[in-house]
Amino acid sequence: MRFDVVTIFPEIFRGVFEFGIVRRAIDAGLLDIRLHDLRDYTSDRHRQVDDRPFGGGAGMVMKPEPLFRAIESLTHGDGNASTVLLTPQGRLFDQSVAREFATTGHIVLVCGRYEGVDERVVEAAIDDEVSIGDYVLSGGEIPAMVVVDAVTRLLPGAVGCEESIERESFANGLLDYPQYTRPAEYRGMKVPEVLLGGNHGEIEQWRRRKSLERTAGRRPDLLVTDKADQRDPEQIQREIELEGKVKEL
Ligand code: 4GX
Repeated sequence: MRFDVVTIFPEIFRGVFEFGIVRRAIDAGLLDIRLHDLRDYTSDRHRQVDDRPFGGGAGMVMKPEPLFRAIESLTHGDGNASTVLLTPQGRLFDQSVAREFATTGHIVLVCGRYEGVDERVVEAAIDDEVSIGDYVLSGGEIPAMVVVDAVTRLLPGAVGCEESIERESFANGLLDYPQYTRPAEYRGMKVPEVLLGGNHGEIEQWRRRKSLERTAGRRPDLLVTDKADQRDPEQIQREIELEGKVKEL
């Protein structure tokens, strides 16, 4: 999988991509991340990437020419490349979008700053717009890091244990169950008995129930999506009970 990142701050990515799973995926040849300084695609003496908005108003807008030049030079010859703009106006980046991206092969991530980018860039050169959440950041760089991290974990072979990916939050549409490690008692706080017993069926059931309770309590929105039919049939009855409770709230 290849990511090209277009940004006025390529340096801020380096540390983030130098550690952990992303680093391992690069070293293993599963991932190729290329950073591009947008200013390298300017042609004026001041390497200007922004300008004042037509119509007036506060702030600056990213000029079209450097963005078009960067995007075209990175996608030319690759009809399968997808260009993605990080923006609060985009569709919400969630685990299903991450899965979609993980099958794409080549993604150009465009990081905006200031008040945004000239709309002609969005219309003519951007395939997809995604937001990492409903809050205002100062640039698309952190969202781009989020996308690279979440997608990398889904590349086959990038995470040591394939099983841990499937068990994780959202893989099954639910929040994680609580985890414990040694000691079995700490400051009077005990690890739930069922986890010490070694009855794997019971442990599985307990974990499933905790996941459902947590999801119902903290993220009821996750239970009212269309994922129910993909779930373990024996658990559906309990789920329906919990979803019932959610709807009563
Ligand atoms: N999830 N921001 C981008 C500048 C901007 C605005 C419009 C392109 C179009 C954000 C988010 C986010 C702030 C990054 C505005 N660039 N991006 N920036 N939340 O808040 O993705």
